[in-house]
Parts: sequence; structure tokens; C-alpha cells
Amino acid sequence: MKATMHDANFPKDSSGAVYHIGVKPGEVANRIVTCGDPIRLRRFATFLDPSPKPFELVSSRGYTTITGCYKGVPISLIAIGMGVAMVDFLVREVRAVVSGDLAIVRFGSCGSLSPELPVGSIGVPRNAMTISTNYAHFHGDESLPPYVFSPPISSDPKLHQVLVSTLDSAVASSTCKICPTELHASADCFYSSQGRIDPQFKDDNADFVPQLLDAAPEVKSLEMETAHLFHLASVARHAKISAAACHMIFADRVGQEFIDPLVVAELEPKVGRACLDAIISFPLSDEALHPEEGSVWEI
Ligand code: R1P
Ligand code: URA
Repeated sequence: MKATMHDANFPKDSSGAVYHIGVKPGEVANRIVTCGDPIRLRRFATFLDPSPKPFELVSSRGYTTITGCYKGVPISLIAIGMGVAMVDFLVREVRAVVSGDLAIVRFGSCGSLSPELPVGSIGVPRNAMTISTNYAHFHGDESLPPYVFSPPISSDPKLHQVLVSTLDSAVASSTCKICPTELHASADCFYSSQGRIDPQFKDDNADFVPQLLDAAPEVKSLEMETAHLFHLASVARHAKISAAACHMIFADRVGQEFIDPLVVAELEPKVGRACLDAIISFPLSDEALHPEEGSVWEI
């Protein structure tokens, strides 16, 4: 941390930059494509218009923000790392520095619980639920369930539809199916609360997948951030946040296959470009950054 922060409740420095992402007003667009991995982000950042020159910031907390134009429309690409906390900082701190409505598309990776979602295909969930470690089970009362499943939380139906049709026309192939699904689940961990067995820990998850499918038979895939993104969009006050997500299937959690890195390298730019095309075609009523006003973000 370099600058002095003001306001312990919502820390910002004297330029208005937020504590963890490091951006200030004028440096983030109303349309955002987010992913975990900064290398993935850079694979599709190359599609941004060369002018105005994109703004770029890597924060000390591991966020990479690139803001520029795509086909003339202001857009931000933000890599966040992993987990609920990181997506929470993303949505809240971006909300604090951008006025007007926000549209956010998450482009992630996930594990599949269903043969309908083979490795190398793309899941596009309409709804997502959360899976949380129930600490009360481990540190109080073992009769309580070790993991808590939330009800489903909806994506923005219009943004979901735009994303499905863009992926269908730009990415679908004989080896890459685009699979809209009813329900996805986001867990607070990669291992225990996604049902991975780790003999080094008492995770009480031997029957995790059957229990999850019993509680939520429609769930087809598992990752770590999407449901919290949908949650924050659904509880946003004042201006609207529209959120949708697509996930590359990296892991077959039934057959144990894991994706080949060459397939990832081929898929990422295609899916990333489709996310950019989808988000610029989504109607937003109120946008703060206008490229014709000069490159607010140019440094
Ligand atoms: C785990 O390997 C990470 O991959 C998935 C999970 O949600 C978690 O963040 O998403 P990303 O590929 O976007 O990072
Ligand atoms: N990301 C996850 O969170 N889980 C998987 O199985 C694969 C990617």
C-alpha cells in the first residue's frame, strides 16, 4: 500500500482510487469482461482498438485492469484471481468508481458433473447457487451438514441470451459445444467444497457429489465466483448491474479427464472475443465513459 487511505468504511486515496483494485473514476468502463487468470485476459486484450491507447493497471492485490475500446465501445477487462472475496472486491470497488448501469460478463473455467458438458465445451448457466463450508459442522455440531447449498440466483436473462447467441455463432464447432444450462454451482473452495478427496484433511465430503445432486438435480458444473457475481448483481441498489457468465469445461469430475493446455490456448481467444462482442451489443441505458470525449483513461 503506497497511498494514505481515507474512510475506514470504504477506503479510497485522495485521488479517489479504491483500496484493492487501485482504479479511480474514469479508469473503468460500464461494460466489463472479467476472468480469473491475467494470462487469459491478455489473450483477448489484444482485440481492443489500438486507439485510444488502453489504460492498464496491475494492483498490489493482484487485479489487472485494462480499459480501452472494442469496436469503438468503451470496455474494461479485469482479471481478479480466484474466489468469492476477489469477485466481491471487483463488483463493489468497480461500482464505487463507475456511475450508471454496469454489465459484467464472467469468462471462467469450471468442472463438469454431466456428460452434457464434455471437456472443451462451454457452459452458459442461467442460474447459479452457492456452496459454502459450514464451519458449525466442523467446530461445533457434527450433526449439521458440512456444506450449505443456497437457492439458485439468476443471471440477467437478456445478457445471458446475448452471450449464448454470440458464442453459438462465433465459437460453436464439432469439438466445442455451447451448452446453456439451468444451474451452475460456485463453491467457496476448489477442493473440499467441490467434493475433491484430499486424504490430508477431514473434509467430510465422501458423498459430496451425490448429496449435491440430490439437493439440486439440475446442477451441471462447479467453479468458484459466478454465483457471488449474480448475487451482488441481484442485491445492487440505485443503478442496475446486469451479469452473465460462461465457463470453459476444464475438468470432467465424473470421468477425471482434465483439459489439454493446447485446447485452452485455442479456445481462450475465441471465447474472449465472443464475450467482447456480446457485451458491446448489450443495451445499457446509462454509460459514463464516452470515447469521443477524449481518452479519459489514456496515460
Ligand atoms: C480454480 O482453478 C479457478 O478456476 C475457475 C474457478 O472459479 C477458480 O477461480 O475460474 P477461473 O478460470 O476464471 O479462474
Ligand atoms: N475451476 C473450478 O473451480 N473447478 C474445476 O473443477 C475446474 C476449474
